[in-house]
Amino acid sequence: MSSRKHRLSMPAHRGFSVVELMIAMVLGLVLMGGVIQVFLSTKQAYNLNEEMAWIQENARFSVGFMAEDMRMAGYYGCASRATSVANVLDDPDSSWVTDFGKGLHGYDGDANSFPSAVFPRPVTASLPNSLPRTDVFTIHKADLDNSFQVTGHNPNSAVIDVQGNHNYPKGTILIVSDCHHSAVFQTTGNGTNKVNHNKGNSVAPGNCTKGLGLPVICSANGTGYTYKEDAFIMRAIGHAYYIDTASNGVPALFRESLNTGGSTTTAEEMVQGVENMQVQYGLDSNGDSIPDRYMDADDISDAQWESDVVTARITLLLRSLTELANDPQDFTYMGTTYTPTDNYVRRVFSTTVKLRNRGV
Ligand SMILES: [Ca+2]
Ligand SMILES: [Ca+2]
Repeated sequence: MSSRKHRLSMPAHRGFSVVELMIAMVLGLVLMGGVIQVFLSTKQAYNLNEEMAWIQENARFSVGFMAEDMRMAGYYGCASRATSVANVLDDPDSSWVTDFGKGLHGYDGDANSFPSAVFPRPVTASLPNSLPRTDVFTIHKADLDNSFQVTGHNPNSAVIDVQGNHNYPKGTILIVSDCHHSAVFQTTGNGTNKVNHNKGNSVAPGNCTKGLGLPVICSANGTGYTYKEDAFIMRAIGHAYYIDTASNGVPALFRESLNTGGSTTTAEEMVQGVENMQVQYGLDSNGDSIPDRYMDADDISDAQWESDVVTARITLLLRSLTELANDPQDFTYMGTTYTPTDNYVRRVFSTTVKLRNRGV
């Protein structure tokens, strides 16, 4: 019995030959290499999918909130036509933020007149120089969600009484509107149930007159106008959208907003990955509110901004957060195909916005 057991266990002690071991090792390595290959390509596909989803989500969010904001550009209450709005701020054209005569306005990135001292732009050295330079647009409107009914107005003492307690600190730019007129002014008082519209520069930039009527005459009394109880006071909104580089080096969509309590602005980073923005404006030339041609901002006259611009087409170029691709990826933007010198993946998104306060 014991000898049989001994014979049976013999092969177990024989082991592998060196050749067998080497073959096994080589096979193992090949197998492992295959597994690593599959793992890496799965990981790459996963990263690509994840970043594409990130780009999609950012694009949807960017165009969504810009379109919503832009739709109400030029809304100054019941009387929104530029010809019925008296902007009594002192020297309102000196800065985009106080220029409430412009509900929607744009700056073409490729125009010599682009205000590069006011709006920063990202440096994207890995993109061809022929790519259009990023554009900027500004929006002015009244904040309907932040409004108070007028309960009385004494134009001589420059006091408007409102229903309830408002939260507008002294210096806040406000809009008062009934269905005939609107006026943009800075409140010069601290009262919680009244606002003051005195002339002077106790707040910056101040009001050039206390008269809220049209035409605006920059004198002590100017052109008087009395707002009645059908009027509302609303906070004035000023937004500028532009592209700059975020603190982590990624290009991003930024928004600069008018603050309360003065004419200062605060810049906020809105969405990362937005590398370039092109805005073209639809102009209606026959009064049917349907655009007949699209133009760049620098080709549009002041009069056309006020009367003819009825739509805007926003096109965004977004890129991945990391250089996902193995080599430079061509992309087509504004009708031209470009080859970058980096390995980011890019996508283009576009939307057209109809301005509600223009046309019929
Ligand atoms: Ca442009
Ligand atoms: Ca038309």
